[in-house]
Amino acid sequence: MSLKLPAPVERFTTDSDQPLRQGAYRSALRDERLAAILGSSLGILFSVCFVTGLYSHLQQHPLSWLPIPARPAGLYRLSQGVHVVSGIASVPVLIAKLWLVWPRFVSFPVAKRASQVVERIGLFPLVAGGIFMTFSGVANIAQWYPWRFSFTASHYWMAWVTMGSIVAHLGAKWAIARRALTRPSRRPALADADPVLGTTAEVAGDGLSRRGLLVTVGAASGLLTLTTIGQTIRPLRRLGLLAPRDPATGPQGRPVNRGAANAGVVDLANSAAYRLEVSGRVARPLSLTLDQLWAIPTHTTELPIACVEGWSYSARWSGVRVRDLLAMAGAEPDRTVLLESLEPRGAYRTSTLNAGQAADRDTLLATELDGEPLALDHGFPCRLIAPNRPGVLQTKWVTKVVVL
Ligand SMILES: Nc1nc2c(c(=O)[nH]1)N[C@H]1C(S)=C(S)[C@@H](COP(=O)(O)O)O[C@H]1N2
Ligand SMILES: [Mo]
Repeated sequence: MSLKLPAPVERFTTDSDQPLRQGAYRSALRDERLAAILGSSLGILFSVCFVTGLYSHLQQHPLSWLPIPARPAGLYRLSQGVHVVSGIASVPVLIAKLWLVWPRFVSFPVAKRASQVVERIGLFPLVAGGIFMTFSGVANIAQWYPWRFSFTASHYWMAWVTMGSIVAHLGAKWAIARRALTRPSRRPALADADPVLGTTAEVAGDGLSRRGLLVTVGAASGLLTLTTIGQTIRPLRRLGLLAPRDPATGPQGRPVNRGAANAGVVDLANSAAYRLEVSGRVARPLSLTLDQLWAIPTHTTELPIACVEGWSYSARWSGVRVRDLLAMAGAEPDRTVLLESLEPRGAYRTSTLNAGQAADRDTLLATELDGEPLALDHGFPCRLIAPNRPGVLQTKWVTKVVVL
């Protein structure tokens, strides 16, 4: 059977029957089904990214009535890995989706009905939010901060705006998307040609087919994932061409975030005046010299450092259990514990352990990494290492333990 090609269509009639400017909308790829497939993929990726991002936010800004449990030990590592992977993988999908719907933004007249005006306005936070979230996230992973505002605050609040507009968009497009996704994908006869442009690309023969475009987008997402996931999955580290971190490069074969020199702690950490102090709500405040710290029985455990930026490594740590230290000082039970670093300033100089985290058998002030004395850049004389915790809360160069 030979199909007659349809004449180029200049009208866009999906759900907002407005004529487009001449020639603004030529590619037959730009059809409903493709928009629905890309849109739902993006919706799934963004939702996964949102949930894991929310978890990361709660870890760093805990709610008193929702204490973060210390177990499972590797949960944060998994969750943050998924967060960064889903964010990176969404970039090609977002680009394809924007390219696909772009003619809508430049179509004229802007809108006929009030409902369309509202829908158009609603697209602004959706598009701006999607672009902002992926751009700021990727820039953060690359440790590039081309803005003046706080990354964490803006990334967090824009996530709500973006998710809110996704939900609204989904509500507006539900019926269309459903129809487009459930319609069997076959070569359409001219009679039941695609409502957007007459027929699909397979019929129109307009360069890249719909399937070809989807395969390209999927491959781009997969490739981006594969070339960055090596920063956290060690066997894949050779593939990590785009990964900002190599999990095996750094002092003691481990990457470092903010070394001792940058943190301004070299002299303090090496000083004979160093003490580990345990104070606050304790019966016997402690002030331990290095020798006294080393004399306390140690515990060894395998735990990950999982940076919010998505890279991570698992290592064997030995050190004093925080709960043993608290018992030595006669601390009141079930208390929040504040840890302070030698680092004189900056957001990372303190972190807190909730009661459950402080009491965990694997919550240590580590003095050894993989059986060797802890390197200065990894937090010598001692650093916190605890299960299910973002890297940013694994405070290095600890000098004070305060029972609150
Ligand atoms: N005092 C202090 N502790 C810190 C940091 C810091 O800048 N200062 N960086 C944190 C971050 S963001 C991470 S990911 C881990 C990295 O640990 P590492 O450098 O030993 O790999 O240390 C954490 N502990
Ligand atoms: Mo980090």
